[in-house]
Amino acid sequence: MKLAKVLIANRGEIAVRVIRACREQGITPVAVFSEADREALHVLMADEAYPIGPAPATESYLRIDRLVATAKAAGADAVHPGYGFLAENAAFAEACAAAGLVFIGPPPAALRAMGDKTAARRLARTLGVPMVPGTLEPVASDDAARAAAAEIGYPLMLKAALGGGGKGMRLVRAAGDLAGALRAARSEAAGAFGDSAVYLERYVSEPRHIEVQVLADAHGHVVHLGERECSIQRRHQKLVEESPSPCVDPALRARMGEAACRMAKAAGYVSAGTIEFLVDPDRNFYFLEMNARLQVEHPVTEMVTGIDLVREQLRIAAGEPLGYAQADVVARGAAIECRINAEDPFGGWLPSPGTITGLRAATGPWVRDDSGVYEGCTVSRFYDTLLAKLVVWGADREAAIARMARALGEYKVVGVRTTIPVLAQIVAHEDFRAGRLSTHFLDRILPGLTAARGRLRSVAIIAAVLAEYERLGHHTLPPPAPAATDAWRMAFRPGAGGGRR
Ligand code: MV4
Repeated sequence: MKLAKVLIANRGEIAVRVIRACREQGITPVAVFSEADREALHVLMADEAYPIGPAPATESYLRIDRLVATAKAAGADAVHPGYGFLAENAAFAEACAAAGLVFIGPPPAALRAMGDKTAARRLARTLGVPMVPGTLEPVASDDAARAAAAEIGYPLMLKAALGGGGKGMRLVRAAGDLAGALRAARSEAAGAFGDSAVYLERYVSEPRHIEVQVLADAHGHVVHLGERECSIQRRHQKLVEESPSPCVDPALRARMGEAACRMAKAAGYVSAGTIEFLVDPDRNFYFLEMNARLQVEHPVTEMVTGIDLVREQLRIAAGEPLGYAQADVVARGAAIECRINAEDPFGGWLPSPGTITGLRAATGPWVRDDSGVYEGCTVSRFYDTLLAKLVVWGADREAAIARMARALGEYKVVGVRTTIPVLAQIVAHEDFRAGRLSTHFLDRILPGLTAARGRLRSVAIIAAVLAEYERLGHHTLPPPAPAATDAWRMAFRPGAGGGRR
C-alpha cells in the first residue's frame, strides 16, 4: 500500500522533521495546529494545515477525536504521531485503525505490552535478557513490598508500572523508608498514570543510560542500528546525546543489539523503537524499558548509519520490507546532538517563552539543525521548551566534539534565553571529552558552571564601570588593541549597529 498523504499529529521540530521526510518520499504532509501555533514553523511548511483547538495540549494535540476527524476530512491515509503527546497511546493507534488510517508506529498490542513496565520485565526474563534484579509483578501490598525488598536488598528503586522517564520513581535507602516511599510513589503514579501499581528494582549506582535503536518491519525482520549514549541529563531531560557511546565496544554492542532485537521481535514490535538499558561501571548492562516511538535523539543514529529513520517508518507503515539485514548496517564516525531549549540555565532552568527577535542557526560541513522555530516566531509557554536540535557528525569522537564546539559558537538566538551556553561548557568539559559519563555527570558539574557564570558577570560589571569612568574623561587603562572580537558576535549585542534586534 502506497502512502499518499500523512497527517502529522504533533508540532515543533519533530513535525518539521516528519514533513521533510514526507516530501522526500513524495508524500503530502498535513499539519495540525492549536490556537497558539497558528504561525508555527510546521504550519508554514506543510501543504495543508488544520486547526484542532485551544492552546492547552489537552484541548488540541491530545484530542484523539479531533485528530482522527481532521485526518479523515483531509483525506489522509496515515497518521504520524511524532514523539510525546499521543505517540505511545494505544487508544489513539486503535482509533486510527478503526477510522481506516494507518498509524505510523507499532501495533496497539505492542504499545500496551511496552506501556506496562512489569510486562516488559517478564518478557525480558522469558528471553534471558539481563535486567536489574527486582519484582516481575507490581507489589500487591506493603507487606509484599517489605518481603520483596528484603530479598532484593537496599538501596532499591520503586517504579510505577505504567511509568517511564522517571515519573513515579523513588529511591529507597533503607527498610525504614519503604512505607513512606511506597505511599508517595503510589500516589504520584495514580496521579500521573491513573494506576497506582509499583514494582521494585535493586538500585544501580553511577549508571550510564544507553539505548539501542531498532527497526522492525511487518514481515518479521528486525535490525538494530547501534546505541546512543544518553547519560547527560537533568531531571530526566536529556541535554546531550551521542552515538556511538564512548564506553561500548563492538562485543558489547553486539550483545546489547542482539538483546534489543530479541525483545522487539518477541513483543511483536513494528516500526522504529528503542530499548533502554542501564550500564553499570563494570559495563554490565540491564534492560530498563522499551520506548515504542521515534525518539528526540534519533538523528545521531541517522548520522552514523546513514539511515533515515522517518523514511523507514513511512516505508514500514506502507508494508514494505526493510530490504537489508544486520550485516548491511554499518556505523561510521561519531555524532553528537545538543538540545537547544528555551530555558534559562542560570535562572533555575525556568522556561523562557517569548519572541525570537534574532536567529542564526549554525551550518557548515556536517552540521544539521533540526529546528522548529524561525526569526520572528513566538515561543509559547504551553509546550515543551525544545527549540532545535543541533547535530554534528565527525570522522571520530574528537572531531565531532570540535565540530560541536564550533557550531555552538555560531548559533545565535536573541529574544529568549537558551541552553546554548551550558551546552558549550559541557562539550568543553574535560570529563565529557574523556568520555567519563554517568547519569550524575551534569548534577556534578553544574555548580561549577554556574559559578563560572557568576565570575563572568562580576568581570562584566567591573568592565562596564571602568568604561563609564573612561567616558567621563578619566584614564584607567591604556587604549585597547584593535578588537579581536568577530563582528558577527557583536552584531546582536544591544546597542551595536548592524544587527537586527
Ligand atoms: C534506575 C536507576 C538506578 N537503578 N533503576 C530514571 C528514568 C527511568 N527510565 C529509569 N531511571 C533510572 N532507573 C535502577 N534500578 C537510575 C535511573 C536514573 C536515570 C536513568 C537514566 C537516565 C538518567 C537517570 C537519572 C537518575 C536516575
